[in-house]
Amino acid sequence: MLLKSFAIVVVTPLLVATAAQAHSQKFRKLEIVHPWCIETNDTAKPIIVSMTIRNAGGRPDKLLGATTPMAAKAELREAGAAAETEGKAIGAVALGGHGEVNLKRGGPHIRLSGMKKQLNPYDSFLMTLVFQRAGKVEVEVMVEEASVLEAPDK
Ligand SMILES: [Cu+2]
Repeated sequence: MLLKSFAIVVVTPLLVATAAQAHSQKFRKLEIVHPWCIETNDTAKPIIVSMTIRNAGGRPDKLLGATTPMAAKAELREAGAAAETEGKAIGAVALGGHGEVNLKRGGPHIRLSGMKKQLNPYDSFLMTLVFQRAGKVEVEVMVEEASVLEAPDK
């Protein structure tokens, strides 16, 4: 029907525009804000997953690790001196009882290697985060265009 196809044409660009905006997920006393990474055209290259984790629980917690079907390996790493994906592996990222931690390039982050496929802008994939106190939670990682790296806050 004519009317129905018109509606689909109008809605699709809105969904695409929303995909790159901040999404967040509450899990127990934690809030995981906007897990994202940039597009890749080389599956051999490791990537950084960034996000903000807020803890409103009053008790400290720790991010102990992550897993995703998208990568052979997911590690917690500190910032690297030479290349941004070459920091040392770390056992955990501490979360204060009240406050937030930013996982990002130039700071502690999640590094994925052995990517199963190329990531295109506006794709997303699932990743499980493992917290010492709160347990496991699955989040959606959004893939952004490489041009977002030019923004000063990334
Ligand atoms: Cu988001």
